[in-house]
Amino acid sequence: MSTIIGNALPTIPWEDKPARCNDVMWRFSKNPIVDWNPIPTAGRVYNSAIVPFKGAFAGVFRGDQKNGRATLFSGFSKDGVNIDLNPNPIQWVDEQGNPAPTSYAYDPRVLEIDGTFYVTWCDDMKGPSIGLGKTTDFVTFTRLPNPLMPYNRNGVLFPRKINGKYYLLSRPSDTGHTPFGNIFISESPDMVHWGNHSFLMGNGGQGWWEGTKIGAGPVPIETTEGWLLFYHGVSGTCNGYVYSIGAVILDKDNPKKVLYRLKNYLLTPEKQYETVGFVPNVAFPCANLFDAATGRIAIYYGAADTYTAIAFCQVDEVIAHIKSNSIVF
Ligand code: BMA
Repeated sequence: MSTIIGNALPTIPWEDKPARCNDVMWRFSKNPIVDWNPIPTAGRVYNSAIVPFKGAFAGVFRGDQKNGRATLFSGFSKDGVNIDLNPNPIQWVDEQGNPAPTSYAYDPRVLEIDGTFYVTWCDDMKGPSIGLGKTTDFVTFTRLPNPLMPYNRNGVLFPRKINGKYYLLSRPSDTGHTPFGNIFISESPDMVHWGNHSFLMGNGGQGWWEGTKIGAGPVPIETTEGWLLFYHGVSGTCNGYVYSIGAVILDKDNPKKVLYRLKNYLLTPEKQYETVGFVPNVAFPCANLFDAATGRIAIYYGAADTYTAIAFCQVDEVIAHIKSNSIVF
């Protein structure tokens, strides 16, 4: 039986799998949890990250302002479902406390390491690049040096050092709606100096659902079988890109090694809130909450670049499914 290595967190959102559901991942019946225009300053809040914080939850949320610009907002939640968003965008400062604004910022991921919450996002460094920052209270947010050169997106940190090194996943890209993309992995001794960059996994194979590009999703979950990483896979259709959710297991002691890779998607846009919106047919996961005691996992994903939604799975079932339907290529 595969289990999560981590803390018990019985307060995460959860619903049992509906009786007639044959899938390994199922949607929250109250989706979407964030609708259009949730705050006066943002029309759409999606592709967002939430973490356990002081007995409840806090997060960094992508909100597209009413001038259309992607921006990060902070928020708090008692139950992980009803989100209290701060209507003022995050005001970043540098390490000396001076204003360090972002011109745009999107697709945040958040994780805690030793009491500090690190944020990665897609930042503007003369084009898309990986932003890195930190907070301890979700009120003051401090920018750290960008870890990688442009152009890059989907920067995702591992939640602890592995054999003395931090690891960062990323997806080198270009300045546009990149029609290609693979996941690479970089190492650092100190979160400042990053190197030993290497290819981790690519698009395609037999999977048309991930034929165009892939990108890391939420922060990987440590399990007895290895690192469980959900990611997005993109296919190109006559009607534009379609973003689905897939999963892979990486070696616990060497996350540069793919052990198992699910050949099919776990979730693809089907519901109206996923197929109709600002950008149709997008399910874009950026966070997961989990309860190590029960193996419950709640995945937060942006739907149609408009809404925030939740899907559930159970660690033992999802790992067994990945292992018995795996193609590593
Ligand atoms: C990607 C990112 C995501 C977005 C997706 C679909 O390039 O910009 O934020 O959800 O496209 O539009």
